[in-house]
Amino acid sequence: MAILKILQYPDIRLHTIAKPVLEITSATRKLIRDMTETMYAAPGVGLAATQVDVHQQIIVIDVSETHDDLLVFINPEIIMCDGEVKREEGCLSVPGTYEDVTRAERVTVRALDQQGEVFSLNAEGLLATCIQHEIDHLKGKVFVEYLSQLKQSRIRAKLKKHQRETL
Ligand code: K1U
Ligand code: ZN
Repeated sequence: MAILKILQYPDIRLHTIAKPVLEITSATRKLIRDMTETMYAAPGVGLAATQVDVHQQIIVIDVSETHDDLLVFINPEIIMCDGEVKREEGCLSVPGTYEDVTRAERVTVRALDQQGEVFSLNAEGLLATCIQHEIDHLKGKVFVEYLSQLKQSRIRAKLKKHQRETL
């Protein structure tokens, strides 16, 4: 397995729209293993392929404290959403920034598993927020885009400064 490099905002590659996975191969499964290792090592509770510069519709999520409830979604689609909730979000591509975002409180997601079988999952709480955050990544959207232009430019300036200093 391998730890992959996570793209950092404002890298323009984070705005790439991911393509659907047409065939699940051994390379797809290796990518999923590497994404999972990268997410746990970060540490984070989710990771989208976009964040490791692979523009395929794949996400991994584990919101458990014990790292034993891995969920893998290939070609995920939200087929139902309900309610509204404001929750603090972070992002491995935007280190050090935590901001409130309002999203659907409950979602139903339909996706393929690693065997190519279709499944649906009803989610609420942090899992529902995380699913929406990761699907946004696949659409090229980073959570800071829900914030004001002023906050976005402050975050961009802070991260660019940090990136210059750590070059
Ligand atoms: O997409 C990502 O960059 C992962 C992101 C997912 C997420 C977290 C919270 C709300 C919405 C989406 C993260 O995992 S940020 C790190 C984080 O939340 C965390 C890290 C260690 C332990 C617990 C949480
Ligand atoms: Zn993120």
